[in-house]
Amino acid sequence: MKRLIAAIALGLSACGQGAAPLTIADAQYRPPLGASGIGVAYFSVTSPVADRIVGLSSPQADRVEAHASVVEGTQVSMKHLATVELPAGKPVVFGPNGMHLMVYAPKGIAEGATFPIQIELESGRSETIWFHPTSSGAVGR
Ligand SMILES: [Cu+2]
Repeated sequence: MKRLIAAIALGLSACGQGAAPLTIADAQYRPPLGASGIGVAYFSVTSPVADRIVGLSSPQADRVEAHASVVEGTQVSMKHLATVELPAGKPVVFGPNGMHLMVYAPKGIAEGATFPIQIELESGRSETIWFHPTSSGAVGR
């Protein structure tokens, strides 16, 4: 597997881009519940090289933030993460009760349409990820 990733990375740098793409899985977007005006997005991201998420945005929302759920006793609160580490080759999972993306004041999307969120990386790369909408409650809390 390591050899395959190295081969892919070499192939891409030969094209002059010098940047291997992120591997994205399970990209799901949950529109706001009721009048909260805040949507949530979950996904799993693997970077072939060590990198760091330093910015999040969407043309379809006022603001997008990465949050971590923090459990203190019986209370669960959320902490805004300014950056998220992406270790080389290791999946970083955003999911219910863990890290997640909060989408503030999203615009409505057509039924079945995907929701775009752009990730900026410390390496200077940026990628748009398309999240598939799920009905509320389908992906847990
Ligand atoms: Cu949050």
